[in-house]
Amino acid sequence: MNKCIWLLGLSGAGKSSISLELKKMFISKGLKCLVLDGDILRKGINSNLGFSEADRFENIRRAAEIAKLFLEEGYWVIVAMITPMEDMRTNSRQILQDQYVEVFIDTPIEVCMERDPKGLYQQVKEKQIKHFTGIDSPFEIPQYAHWVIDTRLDSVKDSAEIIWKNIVSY
Ligand code: GGZ
Repeated sequence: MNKCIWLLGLSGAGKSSISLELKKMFISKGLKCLVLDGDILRKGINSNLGFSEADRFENIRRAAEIAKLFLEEGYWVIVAMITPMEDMRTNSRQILQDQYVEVFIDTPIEVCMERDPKGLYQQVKEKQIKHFTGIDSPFEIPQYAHWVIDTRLDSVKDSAEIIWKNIVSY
């Protein structure tokens, strides 16, 4: 059965890179695949939402509903969103039922801060951004993830291959 592979973790954890690597794998196998990336959704359909807990909940709820529509059309859906709180994950699980597969992209905040691919952690340090996940906005360690990827041990390609082997083609 096609699934929604929900990649969650801190900003800079590697969710987007892994989602794009996975998408290439789906395409090469001739499978329909959609990536829903929080950063991209926030520039369009979710552009009216900020980073309060209520807005993050709504941001994630909308992504889960979009995912559901595409699952019904036979797509594999990859979501790359921080999804910081357990209640947000529970809601996605309720919407997507047994097609929801949660993968925690587990990268310690120190590593994310060092990578800082978009310079956002630097902006947080300079107090230009507030309510940043993992700094002054909470991130609950996932308790029910189906899979955990440690990006200190596995490259983007290895991470995508682990997900493929254990979730897509198991
Ligand atoms: C967290 C923020 C913030 C704050 C801007 N907190 O790494 P990115 O840049 O490209 O992805 C992050 C994105 C977070 O969007 P999500 O929709 O995944 O978040 S959530 O699931 O919590 O709703 C980051 C950028 O937006 N960004 N400000 N304050 N990330």
